Amino acid sequence: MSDHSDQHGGDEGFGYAVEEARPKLKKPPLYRVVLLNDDYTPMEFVVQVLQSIFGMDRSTATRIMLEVHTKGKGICGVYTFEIAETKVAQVVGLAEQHQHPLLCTMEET
Ligand code: TYC
Repeated sequence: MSDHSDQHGGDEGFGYAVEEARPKLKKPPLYRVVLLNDDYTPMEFVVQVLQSIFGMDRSTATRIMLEVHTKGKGICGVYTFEIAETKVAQVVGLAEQHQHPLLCTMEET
């Protein structure tokens, strides 16, 4: 009873776990921003959206637009939650302003 380490087994004699603080480096979840096809939104408008909101050059934007047009949907980019949410809101907002039914969603990767 005179030695605390007998009772508690720890190095310090009182059994407290002393763990090195590790930096938290957990990777955030990522989200695909997905553009959906419809029959009414003009192709040129979609190309402009992809250039202005997703920073694509004109040929990439045209390729993605045609992929959406032929396959039904296409990926505009992969982002963290808040960035993806903002991009979706920007696309839908711009489409609404111009009265186009263009839809955009996000899905976890
Ligand atoms: N399908 C549209 C048209 O024929 C073009 C279009 C492409 C619409 C991509 C939406 O996400 C879209 N005018």
